[in-house]
Amino acid sequence: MSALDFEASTLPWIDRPTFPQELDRRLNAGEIDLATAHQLLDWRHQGYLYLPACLDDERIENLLAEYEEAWETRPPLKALVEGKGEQDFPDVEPRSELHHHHFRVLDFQDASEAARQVMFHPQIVRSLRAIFDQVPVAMQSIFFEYGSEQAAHQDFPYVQAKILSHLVGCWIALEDVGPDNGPLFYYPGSHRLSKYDWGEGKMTWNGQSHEEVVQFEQDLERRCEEIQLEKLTLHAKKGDVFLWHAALVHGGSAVHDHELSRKSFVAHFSTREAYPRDRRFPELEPQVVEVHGGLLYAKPEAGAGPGVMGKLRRLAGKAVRKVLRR
Ligand SMILES: O=C(O)CCC(=O)C(=O)O
Repeated sequence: MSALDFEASTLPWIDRPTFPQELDRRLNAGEIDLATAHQLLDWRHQGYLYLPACLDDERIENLLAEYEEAWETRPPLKALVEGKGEQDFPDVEPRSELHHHHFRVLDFQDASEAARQVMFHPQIVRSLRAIFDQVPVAMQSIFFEYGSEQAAHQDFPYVQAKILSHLVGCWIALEDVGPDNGPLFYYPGSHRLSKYDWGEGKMTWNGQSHEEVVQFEQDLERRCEEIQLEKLTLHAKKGDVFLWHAALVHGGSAVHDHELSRKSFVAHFSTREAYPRDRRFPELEPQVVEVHGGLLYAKPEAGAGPGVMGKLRRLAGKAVRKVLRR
């Protein structure tokens, strides 16, 4: 077993050994309410938080309408298309010509106010603030139209903030999800597994081969089963939200009915300390936008700075590109 782990001194407060005492202190001082304290304790033990009926229909319908419109107007976003990798969204073939369902639109919040209103829903931001005990910053988002069928994985090896433990995934159901359209699965408690060694004592993916990625995924699943962690499947209702720990093992179940869509929106959040600049524009001081108490870095206008866009494209974080390629 590997002794690899997150750096102890920079862990979010909820993952520190001192958390129970600190939680007691805050409860006694009236700095935190009982319901939030229960949620945080659940998070600490299980590695996730489920917020049923978090989003109202109107917010979701606005997002779905802007998403459909985007396939017509093709704003300058990126998309990830299986077999092709990351592409400029305007260059992606119409969906009817793709012949498969494994495509995702990336960072839709850059083009859609509705996307911002969904991912920064006040209840989501409140939970993120409670978990980090800091202001959350969005790192990226992924719009899924169909079940991902992604193998079991953890996110921190791919979605790398400067402090790896400062990462929370947020999955939002944009329609009902059942056994046939590829629900999310997860192993409660798996965030406590020892970390996988990608080689030379590294905890993160750094361009290793597809075979190594498969080995990582299989190793996680094997260890979850070995210690008899339960595998749960999220049959979510439209508007439900699932937040997960940087190290929670999760993935997408098989899709049994390929006619069915499974629209969902995923955002990954970190903190300013751990994610001070937009991964895509590491040379630029970000323009920080506040949405309902959370932060995002506004995408710079094309042409900001001399020849900057080409340079920025080259510099875009490969770890993030990798997670998006899966
Ligand atoms: O939505 C899914 O099926 C999987 C999403 C996921 O695993 C991720 O975004 O890390």
